[in-house]
Amino acid sequence: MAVANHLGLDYEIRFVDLRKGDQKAPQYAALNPNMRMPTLKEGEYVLWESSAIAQYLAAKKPESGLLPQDERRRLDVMRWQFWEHAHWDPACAVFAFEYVAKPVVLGINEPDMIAIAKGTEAFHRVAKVLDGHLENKRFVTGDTLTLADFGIGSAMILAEMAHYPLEPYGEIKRWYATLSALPAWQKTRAQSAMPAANAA
Ligand SMILES: N[C@@H](CCC(=O)N[C@@H](CS)C(=O)NCC(=O)O)C(=O)O
Repeated sequence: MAVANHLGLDYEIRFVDLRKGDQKAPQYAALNPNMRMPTLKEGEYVLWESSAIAQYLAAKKPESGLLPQDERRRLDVMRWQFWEHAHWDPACAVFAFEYVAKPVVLGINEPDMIAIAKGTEAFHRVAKVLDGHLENKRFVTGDTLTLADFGIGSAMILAEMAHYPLEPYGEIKRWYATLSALPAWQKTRAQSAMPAANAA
């Protein structure tokens, strides 16, 4: 959504309420057999996996530079997208599950502190990589905003609520402050405020 907003693309949101299990409804599972969101549908074309969707959207406006044309610069962006899925997201997901999904979706208010201790170790391992990499860079791959920022930034939305141990990482905090000040980011935050579970 943030990529589409940044590019000024028209789209329609169909909210998948994970708390109600909408992702497991047969109609949704027929589009995305993983039964996870997001899924893009444009006419008969269906695409799942957020980074693939982001690339599809960026290709509609190549002049935006979100997915550079130059091969090495493009691969740098894709490298960080792969890193996000392989390392960053799983590290953040432990905190997101224990401090957000468990109380909000499952109604369990006690985080599993053994899982948090293991997750803390994994988090520091990846956060050190990102923080060190961001030194002297405005954005993840250099001076300009790319899909790498949108991808890695998406897990940061839960940073406070999920108690990510971000204290030592000044570069990550500085980078995310820049990203979250973007009009497209602010618009997306407002749009994605979760509707109440019992909303129609
Ligand atoms: N690698 C996938 C991850 C998709 C994913 O895990 N989505 C979560 C929400 S962030 C989901 O739909 N979970 C529902 C479930 O596990 O039932 C992507 O980037 O699109």
